[in-house]
Formats: sequence, C-alpha cells, structure tokens
Amino acid sequence: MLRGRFVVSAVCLLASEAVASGWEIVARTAEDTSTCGSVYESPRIAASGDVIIQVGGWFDELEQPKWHRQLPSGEVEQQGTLLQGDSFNPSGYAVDGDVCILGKTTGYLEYALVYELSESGDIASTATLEPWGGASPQFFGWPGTVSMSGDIAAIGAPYDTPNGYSSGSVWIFERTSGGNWSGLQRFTGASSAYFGCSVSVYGDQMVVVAGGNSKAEDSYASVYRRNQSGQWALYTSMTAASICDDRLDGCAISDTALVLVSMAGEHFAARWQPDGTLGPFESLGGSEYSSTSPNEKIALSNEWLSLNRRMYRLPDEGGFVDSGVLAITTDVADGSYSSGTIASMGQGQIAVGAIFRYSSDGSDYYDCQQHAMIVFEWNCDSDVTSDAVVDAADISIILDRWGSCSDCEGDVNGDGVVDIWDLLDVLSNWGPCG
Ligand SMILES: [Ca+2]
Ligand SMILES: [Ca+2]
Repeated sequence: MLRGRFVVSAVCLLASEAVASGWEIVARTAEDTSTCGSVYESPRIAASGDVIIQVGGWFDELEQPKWHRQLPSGEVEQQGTLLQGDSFNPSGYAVDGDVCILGKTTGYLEYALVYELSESGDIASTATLEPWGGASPQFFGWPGTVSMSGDIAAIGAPYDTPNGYSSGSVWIFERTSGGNWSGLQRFTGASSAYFGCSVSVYGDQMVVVAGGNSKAEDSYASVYRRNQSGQWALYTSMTAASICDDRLDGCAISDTALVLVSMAGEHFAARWQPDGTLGPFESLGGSEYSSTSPNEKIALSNEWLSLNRRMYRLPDEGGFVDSGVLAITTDVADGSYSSGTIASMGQGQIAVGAIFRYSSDGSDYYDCQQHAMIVFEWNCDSDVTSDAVVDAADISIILDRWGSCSDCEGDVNGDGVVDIWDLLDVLSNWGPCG
C-alpha cells in the first residue's frame, strides 16, 4: 500500500474558489493501482481521532470497508478490512475512538455490526445491534441513519411501521462497561413521516430528521437531549416549512450548531444560543450531486463546519464565518476531481474522500479512476501574532527577528532561522486565518 505524506508535486490545482487559509494537507492515501473500465463512487468515509473508516460507493459490492489509522508521523496506513467475504452495500456507518458501527441492510436481515480495535491490533466484530419492537424490514442502518458519539449509538429505520406506513423509528443503544451494548430507548414518527431517515448524535444531543411524504409541512427535525439520569427526551422540533420550501433529508449536530439539509441538497445551519435555544437558520449553499447520504457531505465539530470542503469557522459568538474551500490537488493530469465525502477527525483535522477520474486514451471520456483519502490539518503558524489574520503585523515581526534564532516567534516554519521562507509562508497565507 502506498501510504505517504503528500508531496505537493501536483500538476493541476482544481479549486478555483478561495482557498481555505490555514488548512494544509498532512496525509493522503492512494490506491496502488487505478481502475479503468467501470465507474465507482468516491470513497465514503467516517473519521474520529486517528481512525478513518473507508466504505465503498453504493452498488460497489466488491469494495470492503477498510480501517485506516493515521500514524504519529502523519501518514495513514490501512490496518484491516471489515465484513470480509460479504457484500453489504449500501450502508450507514459511524466511528468514534476505536469503535466502528456498520449498518447491514442486506435482504431481510437488518442489523448493525460493532467493530473494535483491540490492544493487540486486531479488528474484530464485538457486538450486533438489532432493532426491537417487532420491526419488519425497514432500512435499519441505511446510509445517513447510523451515528455514534462516545458510548451512545443512534440508528434509524425510516421505513419502519410502528405507527403506520413508513412512520419510522430511531433506536438508541448504549455501550456499557465491558464493551457490551444494550438497547436504551426507541423514538417513533407518525404515519408516512419517514422518521429516522437521517440521524446525528453528539454528546448529550441528538437530531432526527423525518423526511415526510411529499410536502415541506410533513417533514420535520426533532432534537433530543439526554438528562442527568441518562434518559433521552424530546427538546424541540421544527418543521421543514419553517426553514425552507423543501423536505428535509440530512442533518448534523454539535454543541455549537445544528445543520439541516433539504431534499435538493441545500444546507441550512443555526447556532445554539447561550440560553439553549436555536438562533436563526441561514442558507449555506448546496451540494454537488452525489448518491451518498447528505450527512456524508458534512463535517461538523464545535469549532468548524465543512460542507463539501467549504470551511466555516464557528466563533464563540455569532454565526458561520466562510473561510474558503479546502484545496484538493491531484497528480492525475487532465482529469476531473469529484468531491467525496468528508468527516471531522476532531482536533483540527478534516478527512476528505476523493475520487479522480481521467481518460485512458486522452479522450474526454473519463473511464479510469483513482481513490484517495486526504487529511487536512488546521495550521495557522503564519499568524505570528495570533490575532486570526495574517497581515503586515506578522511581517513586521519577521523582519524584526530576521536571522538565525531558536524557537522564536518569527520562525514560521520552525527551521531555526527567520528568513525569506518564513516571509513567503506569510505571504502565501495572507488574510484571515481560521
Ligand atoms: Ca497576525
Ligand atoms: Ca524559518
């Protein structure tokens, strides 16, 4: 496997939009070989800390999920595959720490498998999560319906029939001491609500989307919170019609923001206010076409929101500060880049699943492809004065400290000397940083 720190030898820079300053590529995976002749989706990924789970595209039954780990050196290496010898796509998936959950929606057997990385380095299935309550085949664990945060997993089944046709359910599971899982609570929707078509859990908050039947009035999002006794209860609900003219299809939640996605792929985001209420929703643009779940286009942490590689900073107060687009470079000449799925790894890192398409014969028909996962890390060393902007004040310090020095604030690239390279670093990151 080729696993190496990405060297910027790219021959083509495909992002024409404003590049997100302060974000640099620290790792990139690439397949050993490109494949030609059949077109696959871009890799679908989930990430947490140093773990990145890569799942194949829809209808790509040859692809088995892969478990990767980012090493301290920054490189990303594959540690194993999941569900060997079994086709499972499409499926929802989530990872937190060294625990990964994969929905398994094959045929009429619908459940989710928990995988864990042991201290000895083995990756093994350690538990099976099953819906309860007499559920019939109902897309339990479908893409976008599996979410996990800490010891809590939430899995939806939008076609479940607890209250009539496609009312839908969401089940909450809790990981208890010893690594066992137990069913905790179940929430359901009204008839034709498609409740649970999208689920996101973060800490003590969970958002569930009900896609509705045909109108925005039928579609809604419900936020649940966990109380001190560990029980989850409805906190607030909002209809799609109160936000946009469309039904809802995706969601993401953190302690600082709530993101909802319309059926047309437009993102609407609101900040949590100090009193616990939601601020006004604002439109943050749409996503390019993809057959993946809209949840897979969102990476949300408490400090950052990324939508299709467009980065928004979430300051302590206020809304969403557009910080530009994560720039993808490729060494595949004359090809096209397709925006892949995206995931927050926490601690200022964002993982992007990418696919590069190109032609085997120089024609306009891109019949070949190469998958990659790219890890971006927020690094604003150019901001010498730490005031969130790279400007003349930073240059002033560099000029002031010009020459050899050790561990001094003007040595942006940390090579023990303040020189032209530090100056160029500042100039290339000019403007707001973070
Ligand atoms: Ca500065
Ligand atoms: Ca230097």
